[in-house]
Parts: sequence; C-alpha cells; structure tokens
Amino acid sequence: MQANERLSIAIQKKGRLSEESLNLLQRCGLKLLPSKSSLYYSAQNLPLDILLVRDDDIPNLLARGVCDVGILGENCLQESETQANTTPFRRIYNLGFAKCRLSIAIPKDETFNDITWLQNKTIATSYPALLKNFLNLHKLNANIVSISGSVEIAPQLKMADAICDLVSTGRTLEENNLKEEIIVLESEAVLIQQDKDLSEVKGETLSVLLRRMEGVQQAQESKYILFHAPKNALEEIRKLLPGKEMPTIMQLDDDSHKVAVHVVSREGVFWNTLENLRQAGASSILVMNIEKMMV
Ligand code: PRT
Ligand code: ZN
Repeated sequence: MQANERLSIAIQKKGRLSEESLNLLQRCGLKLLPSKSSLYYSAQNLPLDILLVRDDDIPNLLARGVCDVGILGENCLQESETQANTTPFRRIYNLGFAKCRLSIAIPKDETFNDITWLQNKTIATSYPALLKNFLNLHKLNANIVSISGSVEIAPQLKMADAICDLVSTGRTLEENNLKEEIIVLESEAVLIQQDKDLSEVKGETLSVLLRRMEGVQQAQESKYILFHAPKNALEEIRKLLPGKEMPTIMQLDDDSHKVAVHVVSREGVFWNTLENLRQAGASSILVMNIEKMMV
C-alpha cells in the first residue's frame, strides 16, 4: 500500500484533549509506534498515522489536506469556521469527552437583569468570532477585547467589564469573583473531516475506526448485570431493568424455582435500581464493566 493511502488523524499534542484522544484510539485496538521526533505515531495494525499538533492548527491542517481527520473541541472548530467563513467541516462523531461551555461571565457584584446588560460593555475573550456572532444575533453592540489566555483576570485588571470564556466546573470563575450568566455554546470533542469524500482505502480505514469507536463508546456506557431471581418474580423484575434490554434467563443447577438473569444495560446502573431489584426478589447481584461491544 502507498504511504499516502494511510489515514492520518490529527490530535492535540499536549493539553486537555490529548490524553483522552490517544486513549480512545488505543482502546480501538491500535498498536501505536511513536516516531523518533515525537511528532506522530504509526499504527502497526491498521493503515493509519496519528499527527500530534496544537488543537487550533487542526482545521487548517485539514483544509490543506495535510491530514484527513482530526479531533478537537466544538468551541475551537466553530471559532475557526466562523473566522474563516468557509464551508463547515463534516462532524463525523461526537466523542463525549472534554465537555465544557463557552459562557459570558460578569463580576459577582454586578446586577444582571437580562442580556441588554452587555450593551456598550467591553468583553474579553479568546473566541472573538463566536462572541461577535452571538452579539450580532442579539442586536447588541459591545467592544470585544481579544486575548489568548488568562481571560478570567481581565475584569480585575480593568481591561473588560465581562468575559466570554470556557467553563467546565466553574471553579476558575469562582476564584476570580465572576458569575456565569449566558451560555454561548455547549462543546465537546468531535471527530471531523473536510467536507469531501476520502479515497476508497482511507474511507474503509475510517469506517473500521468508527465502528470500533462506537463499540468503545457503547461499552463505556453499558453495564453487564447478573443476578439470581425467583421465577415468579421475573415479570416484576423485567420492569425494573434499566434500558429495557432483552435478558438472558438460565435455569440454576440446584434450584428449580430460581433462574440466573444476565442483561446488558445501555444506561447507568444506580444503587436504587439494585435496591429495587433486590426488593423484588433478586439476589447475588453483580454489575460489571464491559470492555468491548459490537452489535
Ligand atoms: O496548546 P494548544 O493550543 O493545543 O491547547 P489550548 O491551550 O488551546 O487548549 P487546552 O488544552 O487548554 O484545551 C483544549 C480543549 O479542551 C478546549 O478547546 C476545549 O474544547 C476543552 N476544554 C474542556 C477546556 C475546558 N474544558 C476548560 N475548562 N478548555 C479550557 N478550559 C479552561 C478554561 O479556559 C478556563 O481557564 O479551564 C478553565 C475553566 O475551567 P473550570 O473547571 O475552572 O470551569
Ligand atoms: Zn489551542
């Protein structure tokens, strides 16, 4: 196979997305060999390479055809699409990690009645294009100060009245005496490609990878539940099973009144579900993680 038929995936080299991106690809069964330069990994068991780059560079690398697909935050992607005003990238898969929101926050001692508070204010952000869009949408006029880091200190430095920045736990806002008022965008990591089809070989590699990603995600969200139950309680127990999956029911060797029930739940299994199962007659309840899944 020619070198250019290897699918290249760009992921963040160092930062909040890097560990989970690499972890996901490894859980898809890729055996990765790092390059001497530490700029990329080569997969040994699929025609695929992983490029390690800054997340902000990923849209540009895709647009130039340097790589085929990339993993980055929806926030970063939308800022880049809005700035460049180009055809949107194709979102192939929402990956469910690096969840955060781009929010407008103001000093705690300010009274915020509604969005018009922002009128003629100065707002510091690393997302000027998304903020400008948002303000235009609400027919508001505000002065945007574009800064690349430590946005949260701008109000203390009297550089701005408010900020528009990423929030996940809210601790940074709290530490800087700010309160979150408006969510501009909800974000998570996404797998993207340019809005055009890949070659047949690369497309096939991507399909294999996507199937495995789905398997990893399903396995992550699912639990395998096993328990014993009296036959006459099965009807009630069925109603309590999370996810309403079809259970496997097996006769127990030494007890003709009881059966063993196995079921895959596609939802989280909470303590109160287990307590309800127990109350309905279930015993020896086990809840196990699933490593891989293909349906
Ligand atoms: O060097 P490179 O350009 O590759 O990395 P970067 O510095 O641009 O990005 P990085 O690694 O900080 O973040 C990468 C991506 O992670 C972001 O683009 C988001 O998609 C996602 N992400 C998820 C976050 C956060 N959560 C997050 N909390 N990115 C940044 N933050 C910062 C935020 O800016 C603020 O300073 O964390 C602080 C707030 O966190 P809380 O928990 O205190 O609310
Ligand atoms: Zn970045």
